[in-house]
Amino acid sequence: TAPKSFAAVDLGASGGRVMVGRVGENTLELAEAHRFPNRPVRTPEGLRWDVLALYAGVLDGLRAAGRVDSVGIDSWAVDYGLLDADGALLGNPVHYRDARTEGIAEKVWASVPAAELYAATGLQYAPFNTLYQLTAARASAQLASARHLLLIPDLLAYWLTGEMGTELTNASTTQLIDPGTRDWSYGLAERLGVDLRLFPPLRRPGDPAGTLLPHVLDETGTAGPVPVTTVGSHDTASAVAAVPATGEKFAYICTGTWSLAGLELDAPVLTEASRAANFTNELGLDGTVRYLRNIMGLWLLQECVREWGDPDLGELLAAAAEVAPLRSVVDAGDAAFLAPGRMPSRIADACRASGQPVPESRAEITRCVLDSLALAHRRAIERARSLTGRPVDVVHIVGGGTRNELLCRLTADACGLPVVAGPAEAAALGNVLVQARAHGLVGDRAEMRDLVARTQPLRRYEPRGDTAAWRAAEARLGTP
Ligand code: LFR
Repeated sequence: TAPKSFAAVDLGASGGRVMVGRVGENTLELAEAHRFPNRPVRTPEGLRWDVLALYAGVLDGLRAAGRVDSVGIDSWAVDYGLLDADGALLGNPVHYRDARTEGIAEKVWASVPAAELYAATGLQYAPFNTLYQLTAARASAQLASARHLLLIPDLLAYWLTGEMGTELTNASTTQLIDPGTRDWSYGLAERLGVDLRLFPPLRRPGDPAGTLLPHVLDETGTAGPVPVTTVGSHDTASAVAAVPATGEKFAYICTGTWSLAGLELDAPVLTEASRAANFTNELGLDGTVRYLRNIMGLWLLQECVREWGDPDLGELLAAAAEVAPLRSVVDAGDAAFLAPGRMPSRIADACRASGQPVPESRAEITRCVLDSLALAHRRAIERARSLTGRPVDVVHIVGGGTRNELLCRLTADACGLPVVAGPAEAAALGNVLVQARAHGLVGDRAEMRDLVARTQPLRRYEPRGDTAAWRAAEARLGTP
């Protein structure tokens, strides 16, 4: 079969892009059609996503992409827009870093204890899980007038096609899905007062999601019909689909604003030990489970760099590479770093509180962040291994963090395992590959991964030295 072209809309917390992937039997090429910023806006009500600006970016991107055989959409998880009975959007979607969920989990746990919630949904505790957001919004006029709830990629797909659906991999981050049945957790929703009728019917990666509306074709200057294909609409589901693993014994780290570090499993792990270690069981392609930990990721550095007035990143990283290693580390899994603002002093405070030297210069703070991330990567992979009994002999790093050599090198050292870094655009590639599969161009997941491994530039980092210094640093942070 002749190669085909697919547009991948991939929205991240700091920017969106529309990429065009060309896929054939031995071909996987990705080109950028358009890139645009995603700037959250603080209104008097709180932190909001500028979703119309994002949609405008998507339309610009589709125009730049030209003729494609299909379009797929992925974005960050958990957030949503509410629509009224006419299908009109009710207000700007709330940002998951908004403070409205503070103290909300405790209220939920008063009705359904945390242990029971974990056993039923497999989801880690994160204050921003959709369930907690909906609980925080319980008394709002907006929720009272809402008839539909659409997760961010589903909202954009609705605007493009006029059809509503709820994509399953992303729905699994709401904390309202049972990972065993892969359907809604009806009993739980009822006990917690969540109206599941707000969610349109579930659809799965590969399912058709409609065709571009006539005015969308007009505005993007394309000739129809152009189908929209459901992909793993949670960006992490798409990214893991494009991990270029050639065997079974691999761990992955999806890097970007977050680091998502863990394993791909066939079944969820719902034990109490797993809950205590705060591992999540998110759904992936073909019934797989993403067993992972959320680590604050390059957000820590992005927020420092923002505070410092955007100095040159290359110079900063070069200076950080010269700083003595592992002088002080922070717990990069700590939700205390979730909110925006004052990041350098929050990091300094955390070092002071744990009795470690306080990093002063920008280079020292940057090194502290990267050491802390590498250490959190190590801890997540070690814990995932011990909680599942699964062997790991290679760590795949995908996403934007693969461009950060120091982070990749430190992660290899910390884990004591080889790291294979790449591709940087894993989410877009996974998005494209699922569309290609739905159009009969690639086979199963192993074939998709093999195609990535054969076509994309990858870089290998061998671990240096032993892991004693990392284990000592780990001890400074205490358990989990
Ligand atoms: C990464 C990601 C994570 C999710 C976080 C919030 O972009 O999708 O997987 O936990 O954003 O939605």
